[in-house]
Amino acid sequence: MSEKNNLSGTEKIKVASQGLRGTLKESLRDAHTGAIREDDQALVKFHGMYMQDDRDRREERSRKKLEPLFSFMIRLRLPGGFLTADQWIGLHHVAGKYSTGTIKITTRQTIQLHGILKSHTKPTISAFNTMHLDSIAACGDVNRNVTCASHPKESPLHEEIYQFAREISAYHLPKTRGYYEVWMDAEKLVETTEEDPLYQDRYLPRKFKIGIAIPPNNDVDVFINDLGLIAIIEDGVLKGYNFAAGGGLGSTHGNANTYARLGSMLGYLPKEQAMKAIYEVITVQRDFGNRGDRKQARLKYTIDKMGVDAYRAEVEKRCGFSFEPARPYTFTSRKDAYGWSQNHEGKWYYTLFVENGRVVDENNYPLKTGLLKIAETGKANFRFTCNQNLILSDIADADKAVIHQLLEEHQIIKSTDGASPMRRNSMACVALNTCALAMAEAQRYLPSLISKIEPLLQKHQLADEDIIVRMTGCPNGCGRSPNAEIGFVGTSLGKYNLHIGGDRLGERLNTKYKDSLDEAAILETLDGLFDVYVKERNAGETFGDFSQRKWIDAQ
Ligand code: SRM
Ligand code: SF4
Repeated sequence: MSEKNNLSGTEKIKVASQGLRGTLKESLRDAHTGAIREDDQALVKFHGMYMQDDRDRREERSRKKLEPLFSFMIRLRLPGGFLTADQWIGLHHVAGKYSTGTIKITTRQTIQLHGILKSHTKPTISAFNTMHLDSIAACGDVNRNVTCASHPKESPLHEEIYQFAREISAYHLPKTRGYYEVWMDAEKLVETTEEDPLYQDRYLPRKFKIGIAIPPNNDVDVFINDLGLIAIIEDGVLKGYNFAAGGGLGSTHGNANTYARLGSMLGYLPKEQAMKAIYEVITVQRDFGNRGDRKQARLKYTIDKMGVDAYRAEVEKRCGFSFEPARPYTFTSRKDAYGWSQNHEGKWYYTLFVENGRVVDENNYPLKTGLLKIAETGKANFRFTCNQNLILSDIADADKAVIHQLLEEHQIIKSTDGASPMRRNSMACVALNTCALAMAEAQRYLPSLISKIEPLLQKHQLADEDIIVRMTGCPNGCGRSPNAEIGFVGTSLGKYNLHIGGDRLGERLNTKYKDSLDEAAILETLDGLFDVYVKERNAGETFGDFSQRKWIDAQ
């Protein structure tokens, strides 16, 4: 079993935390600092928050002998990434009142707010609570936000699968009521049992992520999840799911024991058995995962250590039933279907491009205001995609014209239609100025880099290619750079490793091609690669597939 004699510091904090309460209440009351106590910084993640500081202001604050400008990032738990119009309005106002004001759509289909001062954390959580929203288990060593294919056009079964994502999330929540006691001053209920058969007192060795894809679209990037479910639909009926386990993208520069990995197929199960199997995939990781070294604690390392067959056998033993061979499925796309579309019920959907998921009014583009106005009509729901975009959803035929008008007035259609294919298929993680782990810029830099790559694409007549480009400020892979066709991975300020050879559908990781390039070297290298690609590609061969064949396999 796990490394019981060599527990990491975080393991000890979890066990001693009394249901994730720790000393959070005391930390919040301490007005002498904007920070919370060190142990509480680990626990607060389970409540959906990270303590951060403004890295742009570190030097200035240090010169003035002030403590760093501490604040909190709060991430909502939104399985399947759905908000009603009223919830969006509430979110808009909470963001304006307590955070930097920017609403950030994440790569896992939910929302983050940044820059929330300690004294504003409780009012923020309380405000969310009144909107029936919470941030429980959005971070931490538990099953996190469950992602689910976002585009309803793809299948009439979308609703059923979306509901399953919500059920998975609810079923695997920690049982502690600590969240309500800490953030909403709820009374401790003596008669309530907090026994937690799944998480016990130690929770999981590491974060755990589940995503559900509905073929033919792999918009959730199903294979990067600890557990990816692929819906198997036969004759228009949802039969069950293929289970792919052990995905994860994070690694550490210079540490070969850490690596990105795509999930391995455990097999197929009918939908009636899926919940039980999900639960037991998690309990096996709970019991066998590495609790001594957090860099080896994700499910991907447990599976590689045990072997896929042994992992599957342990899950089957606990379930009392066996996986069948994986059933056939085909992915044909990973991107969002921009613009208007109508679903099987005649409802309308507008998918808009939100560059790097940042909903804000800036550069004369009133996106945030426009979305508020749309929400105020009450005629559209809000659905987030794992590509950091937004779908205005469930719009009645009679209401389409009103929404269209508002989209036009606020330049949203112009921005979506006007973005080049490369830009529309790009993603970047948060990175600076809030991410403590960032080595380089990502969301603040990728837009301008793409503006410099676009002329190269035009020069080589590649402007219409849907090349997937992603950037992260470090090798943790939050913007899923390790499975892009072109991945930029920050190494230091202004420098990026260039990765190529990922496929377009998310079924193959890319490989590092060049180390630590600055902007000039990135542009020069891409210019050369595009030149060869145009001259030597086979008919229909994507840039990712060509790169793999030409430069990676040949290395
Ligand atoms: Fe992530 C840590 C942001 C998706 C792998 N991630 C972080 C932290 C919390 C930094 C930290 O630990 O102090 C970042 C907060 C930055 C900030 O200021 O907001 C952060 N991750 C994000 C988000 C917001 C990126 C974005 O721009 O959208 C994404 C939030 C998703 C969500 O809503 O839950 C986000 N992170 C991902 C993904 C992509 C995915 O899951 O689809 C990955 C790669 C998949 C995976 O999990 O392997 C990812 N984040 C990591 C890792 C590496 C974990 C590992 O085991 O290798 C870390 C570092 C860690 O956990 O130690 C990390
Ligand atoms: Fe931060 Fe690195 Fe994740 Fe980007 S990839 S948000 S820099 S941890």
